[in-house]
Amino acid sequence: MPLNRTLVLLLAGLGLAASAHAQTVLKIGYATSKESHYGVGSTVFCDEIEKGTQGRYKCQQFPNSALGGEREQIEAVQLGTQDLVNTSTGPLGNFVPEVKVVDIPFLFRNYDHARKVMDGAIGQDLQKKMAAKGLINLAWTENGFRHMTNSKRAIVKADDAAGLKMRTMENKVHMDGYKTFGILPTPMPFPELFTALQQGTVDGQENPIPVILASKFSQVQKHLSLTGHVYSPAALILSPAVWSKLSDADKQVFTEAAKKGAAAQRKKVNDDEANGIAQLKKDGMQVVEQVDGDSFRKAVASAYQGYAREFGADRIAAIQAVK
Ligand code: EAX
Repeated sequence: MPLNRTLVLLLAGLGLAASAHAQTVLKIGYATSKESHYGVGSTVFCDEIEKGTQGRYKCQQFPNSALGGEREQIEAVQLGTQDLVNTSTGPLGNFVPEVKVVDIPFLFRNYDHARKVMDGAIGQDLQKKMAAKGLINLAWTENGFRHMTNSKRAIVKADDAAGLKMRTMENKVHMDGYKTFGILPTPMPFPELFTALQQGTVDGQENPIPVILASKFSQVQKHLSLTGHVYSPAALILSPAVWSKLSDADKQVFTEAAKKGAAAQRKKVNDDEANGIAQLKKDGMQVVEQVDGDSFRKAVASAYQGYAREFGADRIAAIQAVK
């Protein structure tokens, strides 16, 4: 065989060997900055899969909604044009209706309760429902309990919120609940929110402390009330196009990595809850820490009839019963 021919074959062989160990770069997107809870959780996940697969898989991160709003990103992951999204459940119920049950206001008592439910049988069942719709939820991460901000007045009780035009997520369960507070809900994708607040298109919004901090809403909102009116779960979702190509061992690596990512993300939520309020005060926000929670709970009770019809009273009770 002429030397040239041998060389070509040899190089082709090397090429094949190289591609067998080729590096796959996965695109992961999320709403807030790389330093935020979503960024912290995603970075741990990405580091872990890179380590666990000896560099065969790594991530390219797209923070700050660079790949679009959460609804768009979930859709892209379902289609396989985006590999991963670390997203709140806000728009998720539009893809997997059963998930909406965890978006009910005042369903969870506190972080312990919420995390136990999401990591337990109920959360696992919802993960299966997601898989059936082409969304591989590797782990429930976290966004946090949501609090209200606005530019008009201090909110102590539900009546104070009445009449305020507030941006909500594209989530009917939230909107139905918030209407009972007298709020005028205005659904809008997150990437449009800062400008809407700045221009006064809406009076306020509601989000967990880590999002309020990371998005610098203190620059455009005077009042913050620690209403904690709803828990906002989040999920680290992988495209089935990627999942179906993974070996069993790699699937294990991805699942374990997601668990570690979720733990880191929740810890960042804890830290922001503990330290972030002082920061927001320093940034000029007026904070109502002692909210009349009963006034909100009483108002939302009327929406629970509709929730029971949609999800089943027993299902809601099963979540509430988790200790
Ligand atoms: O997931 O849309 C929202 O308000 C979400 O809480 C935010 O994008 C982070």
